[in-house]
Amino acid sequence: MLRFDILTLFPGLFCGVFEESIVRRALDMGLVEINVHNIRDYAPGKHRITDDAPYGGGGGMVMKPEPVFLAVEAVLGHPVASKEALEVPVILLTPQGRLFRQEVAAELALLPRMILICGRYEGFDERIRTHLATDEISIGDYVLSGGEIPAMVIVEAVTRLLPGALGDPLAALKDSHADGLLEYPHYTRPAEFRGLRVPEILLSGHHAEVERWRRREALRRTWERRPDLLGRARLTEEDRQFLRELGADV
Ligand code: 6GU
Repeated sequence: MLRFDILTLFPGLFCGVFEESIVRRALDMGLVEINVHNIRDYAPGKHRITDDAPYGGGGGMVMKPEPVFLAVEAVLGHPVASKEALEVPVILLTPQGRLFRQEVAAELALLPRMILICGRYEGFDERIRTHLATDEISIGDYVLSGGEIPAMVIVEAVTRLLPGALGDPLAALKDSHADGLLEYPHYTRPAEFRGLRVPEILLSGHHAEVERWRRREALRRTWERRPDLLGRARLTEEDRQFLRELGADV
C-alpha cells in the first residue's frame, strides 16, 4: 500500500481526477491511499493567510512557511525537528526541481508513502525548501500556475507502476519510456482501411520477426523524434548496429 498526502491551497482541483481510470482502480483495490489536505486549514488567525509580500520588495506573493510546516506536522502527527530526521519524503513541486522522468516514477513507486506539497503564487518561502522539503520535483520546462497538476501527474505515473494496478502485468514494461525508448507503431483491424494497409510483417504470424520489427520501429522513432533519449536507453549491440545504419552515432 502506497500512501500519498497532498498539501494544496486548492483541494477542489483534485475532485474527479482520481475518480476515473487506473488511479480509481488502484484506490478500489487498496493499492494506494490518497489524502488531500487544505494548507489554509493550518494557517493561524481569523483570516487564515497563507501568502505575503516578498522581503526586499518586487512583485508577486510568497507562500508563508508556517501553514506549510504545520500542515506537514499534522499529517505526520509530530513536529519536524529537522528534515534529515524525517522518515517520510516531503516533495516540493516546483519548476526548479529535478525533472520528473520515468526513472523517478519508478523510484517513488518503491516508497511506502510520501507528502507532495503544491506551490502557488510566485514561490515558497526559502525555509520550506531548506528545512522541510527532502526533494523537489518539476514535471517539465514550462510554467504552470501551481503544483496541483504536477501532483496529479506524479500520482498517476507512480500508481500505474504498482504491482496489480494495470490489468496486464506486462503493460508497464511495454510503455513508451519504460526501456528509455518511444513505443513502436500499433495497428488493429481492419488490415486495410481506406486503402491504407497494415505492415505485412504484423499479419505474418512470425512472432520473432514481429518482435524484431517492433524493436527497430521503436529505435527508428526514438532516433527521429527524441535522439536525446538514446543516450540513456538500454541498447543491445544489434540495436546500436541498426541505429548506426540510420545515421546515429551510438
Ligand atoms: Cl512542479 N510547478 C509549477 N508551478 N510549474 C511547473 C512545475 C511545477 N513543473 C513544471 N512546471
